[in-house]
Amino acid sequence: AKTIYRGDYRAPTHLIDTIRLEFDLNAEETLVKSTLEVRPNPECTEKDPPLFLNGEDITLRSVSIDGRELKDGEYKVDSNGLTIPGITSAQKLEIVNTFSPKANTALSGIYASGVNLMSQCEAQGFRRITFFEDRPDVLARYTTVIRGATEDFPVMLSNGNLTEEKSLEDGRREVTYVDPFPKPCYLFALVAGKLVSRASKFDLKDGRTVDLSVWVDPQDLDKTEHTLESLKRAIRWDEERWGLELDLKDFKIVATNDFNFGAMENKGLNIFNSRCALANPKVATDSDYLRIEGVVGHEYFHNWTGDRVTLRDWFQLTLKEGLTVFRDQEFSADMLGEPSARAVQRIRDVSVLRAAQFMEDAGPMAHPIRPESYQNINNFYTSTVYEKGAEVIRMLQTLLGRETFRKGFDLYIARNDGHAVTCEAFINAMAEASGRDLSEFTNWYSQAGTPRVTVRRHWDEVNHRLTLNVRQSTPPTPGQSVKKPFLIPFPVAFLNSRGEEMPVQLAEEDEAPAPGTRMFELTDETAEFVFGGLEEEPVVSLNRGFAAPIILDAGLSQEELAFLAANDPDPFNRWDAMNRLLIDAVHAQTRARLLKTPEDVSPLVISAASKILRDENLSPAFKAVALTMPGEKLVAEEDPLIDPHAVHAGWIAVRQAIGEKNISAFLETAQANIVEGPYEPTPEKAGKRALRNLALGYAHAAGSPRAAIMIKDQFMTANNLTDKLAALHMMANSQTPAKQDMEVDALKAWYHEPLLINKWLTIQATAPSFPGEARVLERVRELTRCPFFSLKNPNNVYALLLGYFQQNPSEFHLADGSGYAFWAEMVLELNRINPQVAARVARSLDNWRRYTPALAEKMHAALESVEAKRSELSPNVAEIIEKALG
Ligand code: BAL
Ligand code: ZN
Repeated sequence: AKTIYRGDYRAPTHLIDTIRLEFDLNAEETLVKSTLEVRPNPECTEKDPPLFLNGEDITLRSVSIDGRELKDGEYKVDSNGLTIPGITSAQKLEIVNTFSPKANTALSGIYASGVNLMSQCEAQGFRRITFFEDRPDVLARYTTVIRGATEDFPVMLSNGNLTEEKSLEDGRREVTYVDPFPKPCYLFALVAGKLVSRASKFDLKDGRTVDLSVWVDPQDLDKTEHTLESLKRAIRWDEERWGLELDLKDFKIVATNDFNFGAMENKGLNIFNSRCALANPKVATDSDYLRIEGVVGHEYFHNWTGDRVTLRDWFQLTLKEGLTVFRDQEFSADMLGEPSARAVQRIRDVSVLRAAQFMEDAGPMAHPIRPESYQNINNFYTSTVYEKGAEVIRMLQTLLGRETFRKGFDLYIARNDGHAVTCEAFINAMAEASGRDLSEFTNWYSQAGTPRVTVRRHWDEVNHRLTLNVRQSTPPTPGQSVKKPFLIPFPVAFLNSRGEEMPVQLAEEDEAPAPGTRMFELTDETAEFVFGGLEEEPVVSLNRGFAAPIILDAGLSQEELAFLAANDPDPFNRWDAMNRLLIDAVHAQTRARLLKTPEDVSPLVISAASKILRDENLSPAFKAVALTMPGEKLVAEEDPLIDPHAVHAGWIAVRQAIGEKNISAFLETAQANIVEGPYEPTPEKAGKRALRNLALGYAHAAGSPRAAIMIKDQFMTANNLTDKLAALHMMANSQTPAKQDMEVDALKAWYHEPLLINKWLTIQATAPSFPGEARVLERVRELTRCPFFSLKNPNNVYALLLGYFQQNPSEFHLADGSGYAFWAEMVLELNRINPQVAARVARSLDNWRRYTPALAEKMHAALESVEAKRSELSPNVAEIIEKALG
């Protein structure tokens, strides 16, 4: 496939000022008439270039210019699009084409979802609807006319304001929408079908009242309250925190079960994957409620960071995504309120980053947040562009301070409103607002890889001085062997032996600052800091709040980690220290298994866990995250060669030891954290549920019969999905014979609800198999053939197949390679159905080189078996396989 380079950007040859789309809807074949006002782009340097309009999987019926239909030879059409020479002045172009929503299994463009029609245009789906310059820097004003049978399409929606609505003869209706804001075509949306809505008026701060609505299939109406309330909170927060108002009279959200992404920020008409939009206590867990609030916020926040200020080209994706993830993370944290609850949000966000993005940065797909090249842009909606992109924005806020950052943000919006811009627009606004040269900072945009920061300490007992020698280095990534140093915010704090913060005073300074965190910056490969004014040798607490997305080796001993886990007043670092102890304990047990030298789980980690469990000053929510076992994959990622079975056994041993040594405390904790009354997803109640379930999990893992009874009872009586699902998960992960009945009961009860079926599938895919039971591979294979699973449904695929390939390492990495053969089979099948989903699944073997030789060889063979079908592969999958084999 062709590689596209960032440096090859050329301005569009022509601009399109307005587009009028007329749709005659039909699920089998939809007819589109598109009328464009086109003119040559004065900024294009080419002389009289032809107009090229992208078009894929659509059938051209006719092309006219200013009312005259063009004849063969006056234009050229092929599988990529339509070329029309001779447009050297402003012209009116009319194009008629057709496409089939029903045949569109790629779910890009307009497709059928149940009885409805949905659209998804980002990144390049608009070319599957009509011929157009499908690139984000062509901004047009849209008028959309939709005609459809009233019976099939009682609701027809598009971006902007409804300006006309009429009945036609022959039982059809026609609606017209006008979107007042020029937009790139990736933000176009159309929805039609048998939808119902929950609606509400909302008063904006500027005095206007707007209409908000959430559109769903009728059976989902009882799952929309949280969506609508989340939207209101998001609108209010964007006003209060960033001074940004909703610019439309009408804002709509639509939910669908068939969707590639999580959700999409189409102007004024956001479309959501139902799993990111629908909630009630029966179908959504506490985490789902939180995720929905975050995603509703995310899509709404795009209205300014993405829609009003948009992208010049797709290499700039992080300009809207990194910034908008940062905004949604801040929104979620602000909704939690007080600092220790906010810290829990930060811990969750960092855990996601470490689990997904650090791995990506260490593999064949490593790329800077602004990539230099790609074959298929759909493969670059990555955790690097999104989550690391958000960390980069956060670092700017940390370096400049909240107030200056806000000034820079305001400047960015004011200056670029209505424009399609590059990442420089953001950096330049920040530089101007702060008066600071940020050129060094831009390495974060151009270099891939996670920086390692190593800190070595020297305590001078005579002079009571502490020296920190800091070194940063970033390992090579594909195409980037040498890295320049990054500008890294580097917060430092010192704790005395009572766990109190001490002043962080440089030796050359005369006055001690107030005790607490002090911010420094790393700019070079090495740095030395000498601190004085210290009453005793401190324990250091570094990179608090995860100020920078680095891998920090602070050189702390296990005793120091245990001290921080028990005492650090900074909740993030307290969690981080406990988490590190748990990871190290799993490493030790893994090693013991590989070397066949059994050893006990370190008493230090057991007592650190026990202290956190018993600490009365800690919230249940914090205890739950602090005592959550680190994922097996996260631990394995640090091993020189990954043996998933040894890691799994090590992981089990640590959990069991912590459970056994604290069994009564865990049982008491479970008892003490029963949440009474009707279900409410508040942070306090969710925190208690999380801690109770965590405690039951440890006690159950330690073989407590009482825990087993409590879990079974919880499964039967829970009034909410969080508790019910947690109980089922704990049972499915144990050897108890009772689990089969529970699984069947759940399936019977959940059969008709796609959200629940997907959760059930994930439980099946991620559970272990015990002696005497069928292997998970066999279970998963069988489930792909059952009536409630379809390869055409992305959520089914993510729930079952990604669950198995990516969240069940010890069952997927079977010694005979049969897990990998199944992976290859599924990738090839999905490749024919939905290339974007196939490419996502294909990435499950990215890091094959990191595994023990016997496994790596079989993973490689599976990759080659897919590569052997090269001529059949979509560009999406081809790029992933090519890079993995690299
Ligand atoms: N723009 C694609 C989905 C999202 O990031 O909101
Ligand atoms: Zn986004």
